Amino acid sequence: MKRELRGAYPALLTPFKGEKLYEKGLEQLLGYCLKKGAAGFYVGGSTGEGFLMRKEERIRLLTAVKEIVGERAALIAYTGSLRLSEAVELSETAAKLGYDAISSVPPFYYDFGFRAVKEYYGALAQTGLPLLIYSIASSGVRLDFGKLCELLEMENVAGLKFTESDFFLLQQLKAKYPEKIIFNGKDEMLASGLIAGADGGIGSTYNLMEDKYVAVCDAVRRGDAAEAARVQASANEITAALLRVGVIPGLKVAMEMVGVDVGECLRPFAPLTAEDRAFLRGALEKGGIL
Ligand code: MN9
Repeated sequence: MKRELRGAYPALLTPFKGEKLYEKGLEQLLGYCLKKGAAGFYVGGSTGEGFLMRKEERIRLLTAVKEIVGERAALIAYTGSLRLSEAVELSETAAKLGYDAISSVPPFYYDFGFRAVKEYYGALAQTGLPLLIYSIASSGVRLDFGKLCELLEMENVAGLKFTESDFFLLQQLKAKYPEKIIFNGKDEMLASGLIAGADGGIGSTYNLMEDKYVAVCDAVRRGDAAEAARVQASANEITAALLRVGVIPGLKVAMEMVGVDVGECLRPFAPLTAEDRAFLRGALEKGGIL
């Protein structure tokens, strides 16, 4: 692996204008996060609306991000697709572009069964880059301790993005595989995930509050749990407001409010209502973001 994967990585929003990738906004957003201490990015995943994008657009996004970031941060490409051949093609593209790792949720919607899930990850793991398994309840695919162990033991599987709240499970995995990288995925519980043994976090609200998550990571590393809890709680006030209006469309509006124009979400995401905008502005003001 070229670069150490740890710390607080934004699950990068993808700026769109008129349903087209908005590269100027992308450059601004990356600059904003880098300035606040981002050591890496997770590109084109759920937060990046990767599930709504065509393959060609996803390749354009991966290309543009690498061009802008260069060697300044680690880059993890979300390369998953229900179509295995497409996921393989995207993973090969990420390797050619010079990404540091790839990641995907298990194949979902159809009940493919665990053998198919293992074969899917096995195929991605053979495309050249270290692979991070992505466990998230909303995929509908439940990966329990035994299954996660089987996946983590596969060749070229570097670790796991753990968007779950069972920190006993996280701790047991880290204890069994100390060399595997585990990223906490629920922003509102980063401090707890780190205390359970996570190496860092990846999340949507990091686009807006990267500095706070860097501070949580630093505090836990220093053993200052009180400070970690304090900063976590201040981020959570904003996250709670974002959850109320819808995290991804809400984040895009919040970014605009702090002066980073990342455009709007792809449909079917609905734009925020005037009431929701006002509510969000109030929360950002109260939280000291505005
Ligand atoms: O894993 C994100 N999950 C999704 C990353 O995008 C589905 C999180 O960052 C959440 O958006 C965040 C708010 O619940 O924790």
